[in-house]
Amino acid sequence: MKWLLKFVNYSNGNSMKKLITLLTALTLSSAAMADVQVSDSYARAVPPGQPNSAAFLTLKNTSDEQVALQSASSSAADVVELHTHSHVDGVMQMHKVPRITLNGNETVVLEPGGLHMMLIGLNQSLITGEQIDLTLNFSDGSTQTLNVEIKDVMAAMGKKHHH
Ligand SMILES: [Cu+2]
Repeated sequence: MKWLLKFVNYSNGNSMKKLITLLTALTLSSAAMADVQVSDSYARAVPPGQPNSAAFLTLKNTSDEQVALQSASSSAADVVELHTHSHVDGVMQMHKVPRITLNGNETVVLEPGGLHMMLIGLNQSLITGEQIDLTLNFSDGSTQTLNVEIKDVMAAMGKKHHH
């Protein structure tokens, strides 16, 4: 415990909070640190030769602390980008976002027409019923690797037009 006392001495302000955080980190295994429950993950089936597809899922932050999905990757695609849709001059367009932030206890749904993960540069066909791997990297340093089922998904348009 000697080094812990040193740690408190060296840090200015917020020492107790830092110490508690440190003790919490020491108590929990790294696997248990993930605060985000991932559910309902699926990827859009695309015909052979299509360069891109998208993946969707539900992120539930079970902690009181803000956490963000910062990046993702899959062996099925060269790059996975975080995207959202927005209306620009009356046209629905998608664009990259740097992260998807979850406030304490917030649930965010990635779905067609909204936030999604873009699978860019597919190196395999995405066939309905098969699975791809998808690794999520969070701002707390945790990662989760999922097996994502490939499904037939309607095109992005036609849903969520409440404007
Ligand atoms: Cu996209």
